[in-house]
Amino acid sequence: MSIILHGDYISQPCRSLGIFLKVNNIDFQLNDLQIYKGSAVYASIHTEEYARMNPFKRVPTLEIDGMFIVESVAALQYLGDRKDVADHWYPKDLKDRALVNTYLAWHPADMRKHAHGYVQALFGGGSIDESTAKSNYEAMLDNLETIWLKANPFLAGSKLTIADLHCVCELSQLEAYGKGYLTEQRPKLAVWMEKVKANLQPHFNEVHTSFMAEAGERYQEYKSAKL
Ligand SMILES: N[C@@H](CCC(=O)N[C@@H](CS)C(=O)NCC(=O)O)C(=O)O
Repeated sequence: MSIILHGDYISQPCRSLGIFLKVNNIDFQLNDLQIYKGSAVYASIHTEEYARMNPFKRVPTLEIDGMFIVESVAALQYLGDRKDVADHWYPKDLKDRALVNTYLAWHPADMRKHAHGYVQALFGGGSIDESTAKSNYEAMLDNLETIWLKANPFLAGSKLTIADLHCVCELSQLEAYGKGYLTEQRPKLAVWMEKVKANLQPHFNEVHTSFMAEAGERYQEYKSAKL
């Protein structure tokens, strides 16, 4: 089976897929599209050639034997169903699986919306100012602390799943911009974060190292240009 991850680890869902493949020892190639390199942002994915793989012209695209999966959650679910992947990632038990799917359904419209909204505001984009974006982001972190992690050590129960992986890769985006994880007042989130990262090592650090440097540089450049 041939697997190619088309993406760039500066993108949260790309990191999530890359880490999953590495942690599970699944052979793959990374087609590093370097979406912020070159004359225009996203130039490498806003091409007709890329659109043939992913008509939305977004990353990631997971190519499996010539089939293209263009949504990261669908790609994680597909990989999680493989026989050589431990059951805890995406449990076969329907009730356990429903909990994972519930988080994954919540993630784009709530978690990612506010994490991404905060990043956009840091770069002067989006429709809200930085302080409103930060409040929305903090309210979302409170939901993680008081709802998702209220009774369980992981987002979908007692075991590490693709829900935790997807969430932690989104939170790390803010750390790269010097905004930290804001876990001081959120002890459950703090413990969860350390546990999830520890379970993903050494791949979490490996995938995040270059991303952290590149993201930090972009933010510094943006701030200097504004002065
Ligand atoms: N729902 C998609 C979101 C993908 C996405 O938003 N990717 C961003 C990078 S993090 C992108 O490719 N943006 C380029 C654009 O929107 O033009 C997924 O999870 O796969």
